[in-house]
Amino acid sequence: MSEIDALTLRGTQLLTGRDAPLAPSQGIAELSRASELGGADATAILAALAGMGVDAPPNWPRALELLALAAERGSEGARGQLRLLGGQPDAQDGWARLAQGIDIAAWTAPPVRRPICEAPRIRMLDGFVSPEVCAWLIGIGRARLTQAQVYDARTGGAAIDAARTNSAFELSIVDVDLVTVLARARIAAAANVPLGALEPPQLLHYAVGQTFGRHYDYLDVSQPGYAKDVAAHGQRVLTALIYLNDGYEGGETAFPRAGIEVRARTGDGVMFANVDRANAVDPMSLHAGEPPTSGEKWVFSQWIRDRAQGSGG
Ligand SMILES: O=C(O)CCC(=O)C(=O)O
Repeated sequence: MSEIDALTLRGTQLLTGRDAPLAPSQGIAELSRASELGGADATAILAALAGMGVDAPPNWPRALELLALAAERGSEGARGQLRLLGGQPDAQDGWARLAQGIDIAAWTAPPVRRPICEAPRIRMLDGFVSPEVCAWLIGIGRARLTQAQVYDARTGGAAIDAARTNSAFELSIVDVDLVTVLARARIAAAANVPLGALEPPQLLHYAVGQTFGRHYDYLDVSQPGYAKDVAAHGQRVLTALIYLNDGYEGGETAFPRAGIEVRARTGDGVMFANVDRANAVDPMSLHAGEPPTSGEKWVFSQWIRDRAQGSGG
């Protein structure tokens, strides 16, 4: 293995290991060394980390500069991101020019939130991202899906549960590319929170008959596993979903206590509060991912805490 590959591997392992992302600086140092030696993949990862604000506040100019450099060095991932974000699907070169054309201000401006319910508070985010971005996000998850798990209240760990039969891919810090960072930045703007309040995102996939049964996203602190988590990281106050495709039947996001079923088009989003206006957990937020009766359903799911974790702006 070349020195660049070894440094890149060690850097990603340090960022995704047991203590990550609590101590990311060591992983970033290894990736930076790989990048200084000319590593394209390490440079592409550093671009996303700069946008995310890992170990430093988010730095968009730096993120775009690194993405262009990764593309120049031959990273196919970086090239694909630039073609998508720069709006030129046929572009073959001029990576720095494409990077300069990416409108960060448009991505991070608060989008229109269309209220559809007050108990719980549910807001539609119409046309939240483009169909091309949706297809990109599906591409990240498609080959990496595994059985989705629930967050076990007793242990505070992940567990398989009969109530959740769909599959999912949770993106680690190094799976998050700049397209994903920008989608998350747009969610943070919609929620009016710093990027650091967002948990690792998940891509959810439902085949016919698969479901995420009725549940709450807030963490009930009367359960020991959850209480520890809330003390350390804050309450999960908001959930944002981006619908990545349509062309399926069934598969609504249902709020049975509110009598609401959300059905959206490709690229639409929904955001709902898991707490009420007094910040108490809200039983009205009970919801489910209903099973599709035909086709497949893809969703980008983002849980949001009431405070930022570490750095992240
Ligand atoms: O897939 C859906 O419609 C619901 C997803 C969900 O309930 C969640 O991510 O908490």
